[in-house]
Amino acid sequence: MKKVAVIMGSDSDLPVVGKAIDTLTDLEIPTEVHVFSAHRTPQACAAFTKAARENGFGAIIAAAGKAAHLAGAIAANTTLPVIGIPVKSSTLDGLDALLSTVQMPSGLPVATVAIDGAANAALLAAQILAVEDGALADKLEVIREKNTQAVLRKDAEINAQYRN
Ligand code: RP5
Repeated sequence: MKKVAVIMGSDSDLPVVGKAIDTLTDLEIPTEVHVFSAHRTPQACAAFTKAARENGFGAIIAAAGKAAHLAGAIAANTTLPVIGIPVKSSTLDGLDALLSTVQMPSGLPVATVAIDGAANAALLAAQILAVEDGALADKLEVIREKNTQAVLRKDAEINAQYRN
């Protein structure tokens, strides 16, 4: 199976990014986690990204806050699918990171999930790998069904609570 790279701009992003790592781990997807910054360690980030395809990666998740150029800088150096997670920081509620991540120029796509949407980033990476992996697709179907059943249970509870 192809690997997924999970890259964060700072270790301060880990509380958010942890949900992506946990989701990939639950799905038994081989994952490699790094701290690379578009601004603080641009050479290391570019070297990793340029070698990512030949090193067996199938998708890259990039999480960053504030002036969040990480996902875009990674997309500039690979044709692997890049999924951006805008991270909410102490100012501007993450809108700064959302706009910095999502507003890519034509020709360099970054699939941007919601602010702090780490679990969805992992699920999207899994769905990309599942195009060529039936067993992984089956696992994703199981997760969907569990989610459906959980919501149906909540519907029954709320419905019962307000019945008159
Ligand atoms: C970004 O700046 C990082 O992704 C992080 O979200 C933010 C703040 O980084 P630290 O100053 O906490 O290292 O590059």
